[in-house]
Amino acid sequence: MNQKLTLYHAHWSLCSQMVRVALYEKGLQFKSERIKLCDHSDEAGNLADDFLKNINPTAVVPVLKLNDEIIRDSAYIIERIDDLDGDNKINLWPQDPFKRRELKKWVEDTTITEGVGMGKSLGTMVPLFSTGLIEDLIKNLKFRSILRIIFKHPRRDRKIAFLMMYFFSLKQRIGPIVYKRFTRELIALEENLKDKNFLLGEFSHADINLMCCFNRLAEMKLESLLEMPELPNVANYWQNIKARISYQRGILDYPDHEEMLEKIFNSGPNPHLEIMQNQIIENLSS
Ligand SMILES: N[C@@H](CCC(=O)N[C@@H](CS)C(=O)NCC(=O)O)C(=O)O
Repeated sequence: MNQKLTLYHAHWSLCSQMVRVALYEKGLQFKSERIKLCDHSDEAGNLADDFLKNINPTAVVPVLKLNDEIIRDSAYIIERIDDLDGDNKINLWPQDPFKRRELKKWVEDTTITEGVGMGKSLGTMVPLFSTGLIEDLIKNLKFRSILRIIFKHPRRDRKIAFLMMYFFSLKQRIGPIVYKRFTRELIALEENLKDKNFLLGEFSHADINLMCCFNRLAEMKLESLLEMPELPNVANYWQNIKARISYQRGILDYPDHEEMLEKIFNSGPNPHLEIMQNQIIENLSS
């Protein structure tokens, strides 16, 4: 193992979590460069000149530096990580070309894939459930941090979303937009997981993505959706993936926002929960 790895990542970031879990699955050592993102910290490390110039001109994390090479986009980073030799003998991508094609589709569907509109896939739906928290975090930013987003954020879509959250409010409207599609996806997953411990049989990149998505749902107090007696395969799968040591090391060991998470739902359950549970039961019985 003679490669040098540096990960630029945020603690509370779905795609950063995916890459960290992959690094721990492979047993690879890496240097950590924590970036505090502009949507929740006045530090806005992702808008710093050095980050934009030398690490990622599109202002997002994660980014992996492998020796002198800069690698961007979590899905591609994980493919590259899989080619490296770590302490654990595990492959996150299968050899078989047919299985690789199948995995590629699953990976695209379970992460924030560029070009896929928010809410159009499982991976882009999950962050929408945390809009409430992100909005609260953005509203707590200093006004000069908002100005910095206006003048420095290179991504128009993100800039507009952040400004809408700061000046107005999106949180009540976002969740319901994806109820139907999300409940359908969970039911499809139940079918796909039949007689399997992991999505493709063996543990793979797609399971890493789903681990992070499911963890986000659990943080948003939606874990009961993953434990319904009507979806036993999903429930069994969630138990399997969260029992992995990489779940602890790549996700739980990088805490952030606990106070905010406590605060947003301390007055009761997540309001989306019951509606989606009922939709699942209705869909299964029709
Ligand atoms: N397709 C990219 C998406 C990366 C991404 O959207 N990262 C988010 C955190 S999960 C980010 O850096 N957001 C900061 C911002 O947009 O200002 C990947 O998979 O790496």
